[in-house]
Amino acid sequence: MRVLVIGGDGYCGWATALHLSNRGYEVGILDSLVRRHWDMQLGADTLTPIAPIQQRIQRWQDLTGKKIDLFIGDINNYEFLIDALRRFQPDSLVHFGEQRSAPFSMIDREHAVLTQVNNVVGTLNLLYAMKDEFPDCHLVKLGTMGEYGTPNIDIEEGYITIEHNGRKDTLPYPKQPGSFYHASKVHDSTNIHLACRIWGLRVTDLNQGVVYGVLTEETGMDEMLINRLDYDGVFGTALNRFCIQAAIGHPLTVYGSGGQTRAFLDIRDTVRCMELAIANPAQAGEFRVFNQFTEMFNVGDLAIMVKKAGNALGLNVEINNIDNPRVENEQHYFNAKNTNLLELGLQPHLLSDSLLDSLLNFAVKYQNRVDKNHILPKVSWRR
Ligand code: NAD
Ligand code: USQ
Repeated sequence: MRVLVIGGDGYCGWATALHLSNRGYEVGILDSLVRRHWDMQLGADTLTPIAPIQQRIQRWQDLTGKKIDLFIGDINNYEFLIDALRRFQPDSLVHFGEQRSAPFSMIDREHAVLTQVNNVVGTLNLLYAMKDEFPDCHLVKLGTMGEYGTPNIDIEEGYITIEHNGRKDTLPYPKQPGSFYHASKVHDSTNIHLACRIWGLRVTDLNQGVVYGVLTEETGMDEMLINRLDYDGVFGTALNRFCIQAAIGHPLTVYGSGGQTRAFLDIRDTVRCMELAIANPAQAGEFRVFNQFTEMFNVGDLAIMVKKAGNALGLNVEINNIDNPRVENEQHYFNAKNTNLLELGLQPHLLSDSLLDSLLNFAVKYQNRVDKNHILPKVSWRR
C-alpha cells in the first residue's frame, strides 16, 4: 500500500513515515519545511539536532534499503499538490501538515490568520484533490482533543446522541476550542464531514491528545534519524517541556493552579495508531472519528511525576506555578472515551514506564543545547 505522509518532516510525521516504511508500506513524504522556517523566525530550535530531510531519508535508505519519495512544497499550492499526488498515486494520505502550536496562533492577528489559512486551505485543497482524482483514497487527518474543550460531561468519539423535545439524533459532538489553532481543527472537521457527505470520500479524523517522548523503534536506529524535541514556550508541549526543564535545573513551568487535565500519548503509540487507522480504512462516505490518546493527567500531577523521576536520576527538580498566559479552565471535569483504537489493537505505552527511556534521558543527553531564553512563555491569550 502506498502512503503519502504530509508533514513528514515534523515530529509526528517523521516518526510515522519511518514506522510505516519499516512495516512494508511504500512511503512518500510531502512537506513544505515551513516548520523549520518558523523555528528560525522565532529563534528557537529543537533540543535534538535534526538533519536536513534529504540526509535523513538517505540514511534510512542506506540502513534499511527502503526508499522514501520526497515532495517539497506547500499543500496550499494546489498545482504543486495535485502534481505530487499524480506522481505518487497514494492509496492512503496521512495529513500532519499544519501549523500546530496554540501559542503561535495567539501571537497576533497575523499568526492567527496564517494558522487558519495554512490549515483550513491546505485541508480543503486535499479534499478537492481527492474528489477530482483520488476518490477511493483514505485520508487519515490529524485533529486534536482540544477541539472538544473541557465540557462538564463525558467526551465521546466525535459524535453524541441527543434527545431534544422528544426527538433523538446522533450529531457531531459540540466543539469549544481554546485557541485559534484549535479552532482551525474544528473548521477542518466541519469541511471534511461535509466532503464525506456530499462526495462520498472516506476519512478518519484522529483527535489526538498531547504527544510526548522522542524515541521510536525506527528513529532510535541511528543518530541521523533522531526526531525533533521542542521545548520552547511556543512549540514545546507540557510534558516534553517539563522533562527538559528538569534536566537543566529550571523550575517546572506549571501554568496557573495546574488543574488543567489533558489527554496524552507516547509517540510510539502515535505511530502505531496511524498504522491501525490505515490498515482499517473508513468506508466510502464515512467521516470516522477516533480519540487518539492513552492516558489523562492534569499538568500539576505531570509535574510531580517528572519531579520524582528526575530526583531519582539525581536531578534537583522544583515546581513553580506561574501566572497562566492562557485563558482556560484550571479546575474542571474531563473524561474522554478512547475505545475505538484500543478495539483495533492498540497496546498503550504507559507514562510511568516510559518517562526515563523515551524522554528524560534524551533531555539530559542534549541539555547543553538548551537556550534558557526560550523556556518561559511569552505569548498571552489576553488583550
Ligand atoms: P510539526 O510542526 O512538528 O510538523 C508539522 C509538519 O507539517 C512540519 O514539518 C511542517 O513543515 C509541515 N507543514 C505545515 N504546513 C504545511 C503545508 N501547508 N504544506 C506542507 N507541509 C506543511 O507538528 P507535529 O507535532 O508533528 O504535529 C503534526 C500534526 O499532529 C498537526 O496537525 C498537529 O496539529 C497534530 N497534533 C500534534 C500533537 C502534538 O502533541 N505534537 C498533538 C495532537 C495533534
Ligand atoms: N502547560 C503548562 N506548562 C507549560 C506548557 C503547557 O502548564 O509549560 C499547560 C497548558 O496551559 C495547557 C496544557 O499544559 O493547559 C497543554 O498545553 P500544551 O502546550 O502541552 O498543549 P496544547 O497547547 O494543547 O497543544 C498541543 C500540541 C497541539 C495538539 C494539542 C493536543 O501543540 O498540536 O493539538 O497538544 S490537545 O491538548 O489535546 O488539544
